[in-house]
Amino acid sequence: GNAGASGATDELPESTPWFPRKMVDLDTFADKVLEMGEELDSDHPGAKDPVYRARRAEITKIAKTYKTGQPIPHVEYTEIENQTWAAVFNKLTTMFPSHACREHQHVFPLLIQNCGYGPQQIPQLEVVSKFLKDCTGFTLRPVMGLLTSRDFLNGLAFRVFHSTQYIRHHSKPLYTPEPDVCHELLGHVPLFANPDFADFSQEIGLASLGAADEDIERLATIYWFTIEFGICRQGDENRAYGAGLLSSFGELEYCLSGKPELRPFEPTKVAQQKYPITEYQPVYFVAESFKDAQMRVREFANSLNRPFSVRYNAYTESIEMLDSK
Ligand code: NLE
Ligand code: FE2
Repeated sequence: GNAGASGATDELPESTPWFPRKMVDLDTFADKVLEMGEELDSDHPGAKDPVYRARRAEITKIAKTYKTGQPIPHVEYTEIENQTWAAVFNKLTTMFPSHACREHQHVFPLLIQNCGYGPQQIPQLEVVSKFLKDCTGFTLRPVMGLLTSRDFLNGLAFRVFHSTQYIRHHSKPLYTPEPDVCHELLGHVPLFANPDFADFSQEIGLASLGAADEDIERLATIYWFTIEFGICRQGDENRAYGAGLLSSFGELEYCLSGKPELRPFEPTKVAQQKYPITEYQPVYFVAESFKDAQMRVREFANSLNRPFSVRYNAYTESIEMLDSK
């Protein structure tokens, strides 16, 4: 009966890392971000531009104070920000028909119709979040920058995607090593409108709840090679579905050029793959379909050593503990 749902909590081993149980628990992540930092500093084009840094601080203030249930505040983007967006948008949309997976191409016109996508101006996260909610139940939450892998993946268990709201530096529109609003809106958002992809993403999130540090590392690597840099088989072609590819003109071209190595998506192998974050990936993994990838990730998750299992209750927006497995 119901007793099991709460009763199981008390039986969690003491070593279990804390994890969010209710949607509001995600509020605790807000100020735990890793700064645009040492790692990116050297080749981050915005790092030495004080105007850019100040503008970024202004926008990230929204994320810092954002609380569950609030609408995401509107950002009035500047002329130069909208121009950067236009440069990225115009370049990428010429490549989507030949490089993006069909799920991405299916949703893109709907984003143009319903969410103000187009070259003129940066769409607002609030409008996009409402659209996603109607499609798959996914919502966006503004975030100041990179969260820890654990926090970020935990959000996915709730069908919540943490999204930056600032834009890349105008001097380098076609590749950035870190997420920005172009990456979120052009890369991630279209896929989160797809039900199979939404299920797949949540599966990774659920597996991350209370997982051991080593397993978080493995899941983050799987996340990286799917949701960020995944390629999938469609008919007799390979197409990009990873957001890091779909938001970078250079890498989108490169990943399907025949130069990098492509391997089949097998989670146990993927989980061990090392990867660079500030340059094109030397290897990509090809999924047969989102459903197939989800099944494989679920199998992988079951093989991890976590003494309990969980499911998400969408009515109460909370995590339920299932009998230990
Ligand atoms: N390299 C991507 C881009 O230029 O849009 C961003 C990747 C973020 C993980
Ligand atoms: Fe991303």
